Amino acid sequence: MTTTLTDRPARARERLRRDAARVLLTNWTGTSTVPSHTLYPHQWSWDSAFIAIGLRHLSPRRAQRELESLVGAQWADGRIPHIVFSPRVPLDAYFPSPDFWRSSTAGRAAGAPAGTETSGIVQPPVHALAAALVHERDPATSRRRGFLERLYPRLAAWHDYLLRDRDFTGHGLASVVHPWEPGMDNSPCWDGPLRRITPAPPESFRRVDLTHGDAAARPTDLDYGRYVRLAADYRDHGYRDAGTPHPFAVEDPGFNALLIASEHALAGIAEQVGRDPRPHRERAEALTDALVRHLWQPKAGMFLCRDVRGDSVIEDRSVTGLLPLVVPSLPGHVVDALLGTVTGEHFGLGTGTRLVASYDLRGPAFDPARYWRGPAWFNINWLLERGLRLHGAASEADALRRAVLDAAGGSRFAEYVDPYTGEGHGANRFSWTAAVALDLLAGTAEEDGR
Ligand code: 2M8
Repeated sequence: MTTTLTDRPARARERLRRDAARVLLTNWTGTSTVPSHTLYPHQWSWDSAFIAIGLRHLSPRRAQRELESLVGAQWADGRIPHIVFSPRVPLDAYFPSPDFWRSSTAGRAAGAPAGTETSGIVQPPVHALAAALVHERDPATSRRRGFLERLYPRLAAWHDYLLRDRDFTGHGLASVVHPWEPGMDNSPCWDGPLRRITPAPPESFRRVDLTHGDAAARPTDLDYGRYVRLAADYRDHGYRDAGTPHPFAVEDPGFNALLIASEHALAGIAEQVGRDPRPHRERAEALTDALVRHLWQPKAGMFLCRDVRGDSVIEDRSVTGLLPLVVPSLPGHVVDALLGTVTGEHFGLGTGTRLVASYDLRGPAFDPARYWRGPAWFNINWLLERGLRLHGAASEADALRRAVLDAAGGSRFAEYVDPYTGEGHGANRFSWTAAVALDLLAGTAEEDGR
């Protein structure tokens, strides 16, 4: 029988801490951390943010370097690319590879760096939040290294890019232009908008993910063809948002909620570096109003995505619609409804499931094993734990924290798990799983009487 953290708290926690640390040490490349040496052998944007949040407990300096290496590949227009490619990794180790994105040439006009190859799309803006947490862990080292001074203008430019170039509706929210941008690649929410996209011909690319991953859990070939088409069209328009048709454009509540949380964090960072925090606070409040005005759906009791090109609400309930729990100044009725929905029949926290699923347990497309169509992800559950705590649901947050730690250890730090059984899927020894476990373990230290 597996020993859970509840059975033998202090010893089990110590073992978990050691095992999680080993994962992050093994996946460290010298300047950053790969999500997984097999499936994802480069640096991923939001992975690095979560990784830094865990790494800060092992080495605050390394956590700072993780974020510094990521923002080192920032484009002159402010975007932080979703992948920073390692030149040491063979081209055929991951697709789409650098010779597909061709950032340094195709992206030159948009400001792609000349000396580093990256993708041209983005991922959720969780970096300022990560930078603030990394700083807090060891302010002395951070100050000595000028960590926040160097990051502040870069993070501000990143948020500016999203609100300047990605607000397609004038709602004051950022849109995502590819299913990989919100990080929830294969979510059923994208099925409708993706139907409009003509897939790239199968012979025009070769999937590498199927060599390492289980085909039944990965996106279908048809969807992959659409992902490739969208990325190739963006590239062929020089990655300039103004000139690209962006036939896939979605206002995603989770993406925008993370922008709000990060804008609040940026206000704190601004204070630390002697800059005016007020513009960031004002922007965070304006974003919060826009989020509630445009994406809150009272009947669903949660936020839903908006299909910008179809000018319609996407009715699928995805966990992205619960992520606004990380936003501090939500109206009380919204918080109450969200708390009811997390524990209600569609997400079942504390009743049917061990962790919060990525998609509606009762939804027509629910699948407990397929990418972002039902399984539970550790970074998302870390965010929800934080959101529950922020809004006063301490006992739910404590229970979720224990469940995340049990599932992380029990699945050997799987990429994601079945929300009902905790059975691991995808890559193992996955970096952000280990990282959020380390962070949550640090939060349980007081329970050990240390
Ligand atoms: C998954 O996405 C990549 C594309 O970015 C893929 O499937 O090839 C997602 O789970 C994404 O959220 C994550 O950042 C990435 C690396 O862990 O893998």
